Amino acid sequence: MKVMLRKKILDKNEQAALQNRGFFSKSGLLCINMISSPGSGKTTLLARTIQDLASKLRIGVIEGDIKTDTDARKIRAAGAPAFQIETEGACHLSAQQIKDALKELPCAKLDVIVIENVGNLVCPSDFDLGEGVRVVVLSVPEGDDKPRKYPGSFSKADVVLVNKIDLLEHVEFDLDKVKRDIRRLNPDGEILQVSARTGQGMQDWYQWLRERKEQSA
Ligand SMILES: Nc1nc2c(ncn2[C@@H]2O[C@H](COP(=O)(O)OP(=O)(O)O)[C@@H](O)[C@H]2O)c(=O)[nH]1
Ligand SMILES: [Mg+2]
Repeated sequence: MKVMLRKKILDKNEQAALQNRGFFSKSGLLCINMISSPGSGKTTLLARTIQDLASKLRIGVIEGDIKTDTDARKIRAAGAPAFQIETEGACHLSAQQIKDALKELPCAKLDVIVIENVGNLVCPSDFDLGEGVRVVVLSVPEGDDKPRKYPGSFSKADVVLVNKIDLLEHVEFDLDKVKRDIRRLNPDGEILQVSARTGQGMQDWYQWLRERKEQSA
């Protein structure tokens, strides 16, 4: 019974994801689904990206959190339109929620839509939102065992951003081991080292993003 219900939920999600994918393709929008643990730096990374690429890419954001519109406000302060979804307990966003949220953003004036998913490395990985690209953020203080513990998320990433590399000297974190573990799960995914605080490595991320945008146009 439980298995059937789960299949029904996933099937329904798949239908809405298909419609979202059709919409993104028709509008020439690159959609990014950003997944990570809480506190890895998704909102900080996004705010910096929006500011640094202001003259090059028009980015809109859909924020997913269990409660509060804190992150949507931070994104608006960085200069981009943002719509907040409060899931009231749900641990991931659904494709239908994204379909509804798209009506609240000025999509015709945007190049890229970023979905900041609810912070955790488990539930969001099973739910296709219709995105073109999946970004997983792993931050140094979380520990270097996370790719092995949460293979579902890391195996489906188009790019893994290892964030907070400014903290490498203060924390035990074996970067080579992390890269090896991600490679084993996901041989084709890109791995980039960044610091949303100091800006280190962010140019590589911007380059990757702009190339993906060009491919989706
Ligand atoms: N040292 C350091 N701190 C960062 C970096 N990126 C984000 N933070 C901090 O990490 C905390 C959580 O960041 P936030 O963007 O809210 O994470 P989110 O929950 O994934 O959206 C905040 O205190 C940020 O200032 C970074 O590259 N280096
Ligand atoms: Mg956030």
